[in-house]
Amino acid sequence: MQNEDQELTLYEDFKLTEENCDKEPINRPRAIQGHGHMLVFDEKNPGYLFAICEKAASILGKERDALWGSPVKDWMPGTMLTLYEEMGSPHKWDSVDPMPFDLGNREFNIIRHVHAGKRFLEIEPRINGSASDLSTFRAIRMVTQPLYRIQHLEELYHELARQYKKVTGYDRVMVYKFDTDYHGHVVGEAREEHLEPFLGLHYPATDIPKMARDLFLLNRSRIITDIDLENNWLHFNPQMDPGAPYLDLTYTQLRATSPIHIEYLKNMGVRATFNLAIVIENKLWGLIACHHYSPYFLPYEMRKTGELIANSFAQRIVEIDQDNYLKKARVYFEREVDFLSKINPSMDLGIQLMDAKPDITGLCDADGCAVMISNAGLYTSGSTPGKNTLIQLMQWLKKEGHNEVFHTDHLAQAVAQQVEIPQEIGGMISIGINAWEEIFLLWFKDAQQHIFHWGGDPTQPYEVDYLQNGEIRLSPRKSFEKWKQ
Ligand code: BLA
Repeated sequence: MQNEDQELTLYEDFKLTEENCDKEPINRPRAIQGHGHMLVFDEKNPGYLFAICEKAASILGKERDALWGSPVKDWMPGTMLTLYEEMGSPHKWDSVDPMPFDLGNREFNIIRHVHAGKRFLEIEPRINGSASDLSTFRAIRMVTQPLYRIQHLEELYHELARQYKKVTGYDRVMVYKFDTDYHGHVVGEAREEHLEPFLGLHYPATDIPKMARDLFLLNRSRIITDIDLENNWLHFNPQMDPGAPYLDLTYTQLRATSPIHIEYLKNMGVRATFNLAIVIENKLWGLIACHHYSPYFLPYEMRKTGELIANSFAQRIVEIDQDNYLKKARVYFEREVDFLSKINPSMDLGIQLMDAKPDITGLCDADGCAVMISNAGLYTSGSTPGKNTLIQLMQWLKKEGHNEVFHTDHLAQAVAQQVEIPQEIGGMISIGINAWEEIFLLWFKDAQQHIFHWGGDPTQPYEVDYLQNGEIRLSPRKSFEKWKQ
């Protein structure tokens, strides 16, 4: 639908270029998704409308332009007005929404929040589908109960996906885990049988820009009900100073979706999504990502229930991780005790280490080990770099200030060409000991090959089209064909 007083653009002050695609201000588009409505009030002038979406006036049976100058008490339906007025007394208002609201024979839910000096009223359809019939208690129990029996992470991811798919009815439910560089991969999946599996596939970090990831920490769930539905554009009261030509929609349910992400989903053949944040230690660990191949709406109660489920899931991940860690730590601790019991404190430490009695390579499951003692020489066992490289490595450690403990899973990358590391060497742990003499203990792990299967070519995560008018257009990759690295 044409929006008379604004160009159909989500951001008045932002144009996508090749450099700024991670800066798109996706928290403040000037539109919401087409399945809902929104009314916004400024706390400083709460008696009059501040902004309203294109189609809301007509469901209220009003002309939009007549609402701007008219006190809210004169035109807002009774139930809605009561709900709105509660927002004016925050200490009385518990804000546990949704609140039912009927207009004629249409049933809606109202969801309210206050943010950045604005009062938001969001209106969503109230649908009594199978998902909302399931009580939130039953949904939580169905998904989380089986998780407590599971001791292995892979099984946990799979079971969560399986149970959550059952509860929500999405065509595909995935557990998507971020790596340290924020590329991610699908670690658990449940899908309709006819769909191709995404399990194990990796996706580049650019697919989910930082801004989108950051938003998931603030607002832990996000539904996109139908990417083909037209946006419901926001209009601002021309009689009020807008301050800025947008609203911060961070905490809303209905925020419109970035066009580039819409295109991404189109290219994947997906029509509707629901994403839940998995947060561990205040960081976005991953997402529970749901896809549907036709329009799909999950009621607000079930979305919020999903957030609780995601928290239980995150907690179970931590428990299993901790358990694995403790089991490992116990093994290493026993080895350490055994090792120390064989060291004779009245004898020279260096000589004992060089005699390799006890075995220090096995101490931490290394493939090779070197003991370097400043005034006694060098001892190696298993797979290590040659003598000259070891000496250079020790000098590098000292120069970089790694005099005590240092570790890396990619030694060649860590030394950044300052020392030539043989290809066979992967990671290293080093410990510096300053006793009578200077001692460095170095453990090495052989290099391992990782085969990554990507969802599309990760070296070309998007395409750039140069338009005739000199502008550029960025689009996500068209092909998600598997790509092996
Ligand atoms: C958002 N991209 C996202 C989101 C996901 C993905 C999960 C969050 C969606 C949401 O907020 O609801 C990516 N989805 C995936 C991946 C899988 C999946 C990897 O199901 C794997 C199975 N996207 C691009 C490029 C850009 C881009 C090149 O591919 C930018 C140049 C942008 N992605 C982009 C933006 C958003 C996004 C802007 C936020 C959308 C929004 O909240 O409006």
